[in-house]
Amino acid sequence: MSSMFGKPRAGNASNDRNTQNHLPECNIALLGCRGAGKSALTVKFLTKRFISEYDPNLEDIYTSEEIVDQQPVLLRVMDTADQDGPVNCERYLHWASAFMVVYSIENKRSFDICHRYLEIISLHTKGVQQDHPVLLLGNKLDMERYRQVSKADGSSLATKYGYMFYEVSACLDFESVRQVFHDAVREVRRETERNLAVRPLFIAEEKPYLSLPIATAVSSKHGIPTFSTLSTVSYKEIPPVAQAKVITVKSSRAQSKRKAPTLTLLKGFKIF
Ligand SMILES: Nc1nc2c(ncn2[C@@H]2O[C@H](COP(=O)(O)OP(=O)(O)OP(=O)(O)O)[C@@H](O)[C@H]2O)c(=O)[nH]1
Ligand SMILES: [Mg+2]
Repeated sequence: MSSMFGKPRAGNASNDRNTQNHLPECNIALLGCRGAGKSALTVKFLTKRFISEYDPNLEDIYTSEEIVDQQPVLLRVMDTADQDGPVNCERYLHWASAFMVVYSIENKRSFDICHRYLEIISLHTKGVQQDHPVLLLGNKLDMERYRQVSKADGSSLATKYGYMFYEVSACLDFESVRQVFHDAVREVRRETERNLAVRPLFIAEEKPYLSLPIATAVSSKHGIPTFSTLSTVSYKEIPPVAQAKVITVKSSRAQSKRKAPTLTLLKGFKIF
């Protein structure tokens, strides 16, 4: 189930859906132990408001059209609600393009549980081609006087994995919360571009066969033909590097055309 946040837009529902279908997409999953502030951060980002009452079992995906660095993006935020640490992680590991792992700076246990989330994400991302940005968030910065996790500890945990680190508060200014979500979008874009970067494939120019022995082209495990030892028959001329053509291979998850639901609803939250 998914809900649509954001400004009211002109036009009918089918136009809206068409617009959404053409937007690049970014899926952000918020993870962390109970009470860390995932729902509060989600709602703060989507509505600029802070919630003080919440449904701890609520897990949902919210959709919002955002402009980040003058470019539109269809942002989906999964506000998860694991009971006590990571369980059934496949639902977000295979869905998210970026992860936000949240703990509360005034709760050491919530920080300890973050280690488990970071470990799971790190193991997962090792097996996939495209890297998924991860942001470690120390929430409830307004509770400084009750702090149990130092900024240095948060920062060094993030550094250990090569992830980004922030301290925020869902009940202080909206701009710093928005900044974190937009930075996640920026990182996803960067990663997508890196992934689309030119991957050269060397294609042979069509040339007449030479009357020389041939080498059998054998596909290597990377899909690039390799040549077995020059032996008996005749072979097709291997081009010098200067003659090779460079082909750009593009694969874009951002261009996939999944439909986004358009409910306008703030489910389960009381907003003050
Ligand atoms: N002071 C303060 N309280 C916060 C902040 N963020 C959340 N809270 C409060 O902390 C409690 C838990 O916040 P939630 O956003 O529901 O936490 P959650 O991570 O979604 O928890 P689950 O849904 O149970 O997994 C609520 O009472 C919030 O009002 C914050 O930045 N500062
Ligand atoms: Mg919640």
